Amino acid sequence: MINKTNVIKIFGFILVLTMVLSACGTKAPATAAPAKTFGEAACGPNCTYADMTLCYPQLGAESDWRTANTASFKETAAKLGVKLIFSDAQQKQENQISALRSCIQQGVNVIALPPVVETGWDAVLQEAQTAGIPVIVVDRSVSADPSLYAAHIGSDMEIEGKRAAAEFNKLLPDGGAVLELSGTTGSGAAVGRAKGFREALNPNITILDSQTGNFTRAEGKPVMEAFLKKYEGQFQGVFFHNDDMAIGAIEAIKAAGIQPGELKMVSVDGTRGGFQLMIDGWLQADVECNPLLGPQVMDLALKLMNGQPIAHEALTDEQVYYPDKAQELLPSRQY
Ligand code: GYE
Repeated sequence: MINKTNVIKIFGFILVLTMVLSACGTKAPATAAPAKTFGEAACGPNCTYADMTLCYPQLGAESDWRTANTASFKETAAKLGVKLIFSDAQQKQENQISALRSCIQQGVNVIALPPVVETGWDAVLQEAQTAGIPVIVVDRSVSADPSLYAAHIGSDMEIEGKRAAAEFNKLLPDGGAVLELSGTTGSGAAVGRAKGFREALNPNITILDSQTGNFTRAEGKPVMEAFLKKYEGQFQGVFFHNDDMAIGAIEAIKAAGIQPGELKMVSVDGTRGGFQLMIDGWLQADVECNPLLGPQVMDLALKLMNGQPIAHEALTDEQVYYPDKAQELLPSRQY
């Protein structure tokens, strides 16, 4: 029976169906090129920071270094008027890849990627390239072909490892045995630091064992506890891939009744926490790794938008800090 109520119901159904179908039709496919792309951006060759949407799929919040790195991006973006699309992947590569894909779909101008690990980026980097969105690899490196990204800005992790080794060569002139608390397995930072360390360490110093503490305080402590049990009295030094693991591990070292200076210890980052460990006599040297990369990355991103030439590799200038200046320098440390 076709009565008035049924006619209204049928019209209503057709209307809803039309709305659903048209919404599906307008959805851009994941690989569609955004309207605004680098080189041919809507703002032409004179783009300013106000024209920029920058994607920063941060890898996590595992350390004080990372916290400072995140703050550098957020503060610089706010200061320059850059629209920042920020996310936290909680140290999981699959989360970073999803965030990258979402940024590609949104048609951002530039993506800055701090990769949690070195491998497994080829496909998504290719997708960004197809969409015309340049990617600046930030901090850690990727193993992908350099033609898949516009530039890499960060520290030379191998040099950091070599600097740490040079300290042990001075601290243990007659040789000895050391332990290594390494960073996240497969990360450019851990791979580079381990490689440089082994290359520069004197042959009379042996690496008794190396275990990951995933760059965190929480994981550094139990690794050190296990080391202390297993190698009691058999080692003279410990190399930490970052200050957070050193802080966690030194809690275990203290609990074992070891006094400052009994073990020779060197770390990486140069955070306030690392400086405090030097002041308290636990660390004999801290190799700097600078997280304040926001200004440099945004400057590069703007150059890319304006089609200006840029260097494919930009390495941060860094040094080694020692206990003698730690107290004096601590108040001026920015992270
Ligand atoms: O040393 C560590 C962080 O990739 C350089 O990651 C960075 C490292 C840094 O978790 O503290």
